[in-house]
Amino acid sequence: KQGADRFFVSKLSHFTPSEAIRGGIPIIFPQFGPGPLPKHGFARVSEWELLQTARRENGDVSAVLQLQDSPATLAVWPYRFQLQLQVLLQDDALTLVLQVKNNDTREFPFHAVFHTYLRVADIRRVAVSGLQGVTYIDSLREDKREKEEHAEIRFAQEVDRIYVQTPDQVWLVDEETGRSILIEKENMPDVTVWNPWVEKSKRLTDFGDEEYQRMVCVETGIMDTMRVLRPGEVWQGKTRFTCRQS
Ligand code: TA6
Repeated sequence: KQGADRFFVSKLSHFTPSEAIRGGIPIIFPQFGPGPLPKHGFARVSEWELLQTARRENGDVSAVLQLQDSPATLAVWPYRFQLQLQVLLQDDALTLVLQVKNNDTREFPFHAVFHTYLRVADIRRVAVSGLQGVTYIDSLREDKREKEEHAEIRFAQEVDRIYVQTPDQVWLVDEETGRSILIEKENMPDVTVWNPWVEKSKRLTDFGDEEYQRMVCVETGIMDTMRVLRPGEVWQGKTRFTCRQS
């Protein structure tokens, strides 16, 4: 919008098949964070199939992508599934809809997350709002649960928190540019806010030492309590990002 990138991609992202892209919106499924599977699951490092694309007269662009179980996924996660991602890009908004279908004969539990990297001009002049009063799990303090006291989350050190069962609207305000993004979600209960700050940036091999200043992850999805899907059942979650200029 107005010639400005709203999503962040690291200049050092590796773009190799076995690694997640450090930026954009990696799709996290079926596990968020560390666990029995590789960290953040396999969907973000899998090759998706492009099912359809369309362009409307008004310029809106849409696409549908799909990922299904394969010998590679069954080797690490023994369930048959189908993921579909609908993408709609409009003049001032991006809408993502993720569907998970259980094609197995047994139920399965899952996390599903849009791990969105948003671009900002200066992280020290950024506010994330809409989460006041919400309980969060602080990954930097042994997963201690705290209540968010502030109307605005601001950044002066590493932040890595899962806000649990949040309201469905969150705002990111970039005070340097006067730009903001409204993040609206449906059926995606939790929000993660992450900035690696100085030391963690140095440890990430696919991320520049200074790049933490120009990004923040505001992620939407199921990150805390796994959703259990019965055989044949479909779950759908949606997130819409709308650009605003103040
Ligand atoms: O969503 C936040 C987080 O889980 C952080 O803990 C973090 O380090 C990050 O995602 C990126 O993880 P990655 O595996 O892509 O390096």
